[in-house]
Amino acid sequence: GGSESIGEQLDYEITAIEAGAGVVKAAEKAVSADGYDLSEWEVATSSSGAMTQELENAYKDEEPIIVTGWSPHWKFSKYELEYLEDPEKVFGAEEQIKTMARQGLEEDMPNAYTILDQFAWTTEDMEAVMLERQEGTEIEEAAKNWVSDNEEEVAKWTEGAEEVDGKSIELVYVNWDSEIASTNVIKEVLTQQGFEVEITALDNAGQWEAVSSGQADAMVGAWLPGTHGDLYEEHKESLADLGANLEGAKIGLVVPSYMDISSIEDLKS
Ligand code: PBE
Repeated sequence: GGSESIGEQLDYEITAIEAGAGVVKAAEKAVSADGYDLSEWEVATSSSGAMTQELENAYKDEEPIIVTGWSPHWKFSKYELEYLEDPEKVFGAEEQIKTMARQGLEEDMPNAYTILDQFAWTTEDMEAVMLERQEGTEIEEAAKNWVSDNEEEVAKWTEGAEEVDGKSIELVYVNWDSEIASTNVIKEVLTQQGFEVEITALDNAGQWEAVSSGQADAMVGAWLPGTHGDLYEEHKESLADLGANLEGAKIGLVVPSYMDISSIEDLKS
């Protein structure tokens, strides 16, 4: 504490998640000369689970920490946190979370396509599922609970879709808390419609490749235009873009409110 700079206190380390995540690529850009030129700083990659564990440890001792954060996320309900201002807009502005399907899904599985296409919910909805899981409920159970508590909303997703009898569908996702929630909720809805749903966790590049190559049927965690913009550009010709399932998502560097910095520029001193 005391007269040490924030960099000295943190050993010039930003606590990040997996290297393939868009928020980590953005954090790397932020410290580089293309961003804020924070040449002493390092983006220390780990996993989403390890990052939230470090956040919890720091928070309970009121120690400083900077993490790669995103919304929707349960951490904003559990802790008092703030996004660092990003005047250079390295982390972009508001994001949409979009649904991407393989080409041909509409023809092959029109009923699944209809549901995936109509799937849309809010930050509040997603955070409710994430929080229930965070508090100890198995995700399958939390997804079931949310679906049965939100029949009207779910009826809009399934409108016009006929029930099927055990047709197989594979969804891919990444083990991020937000995508664990969305993927399990849409899995539950498709299951209730009669589908045999397999969900497979991959890394970020892997989920985009799986859908664009047709190995998997769809994904509901495409963060655009910024977070996954590079992967979208690479694969967009061979994908069906089903539009946003959630508006107002965000990524950035996140700190506990007790820390006395407000902007990424404050990391310079
Ligand atoms: N996330 C959660 C992802 C998108 C969803 C912010 C960690 C990413 O950075 O790629």
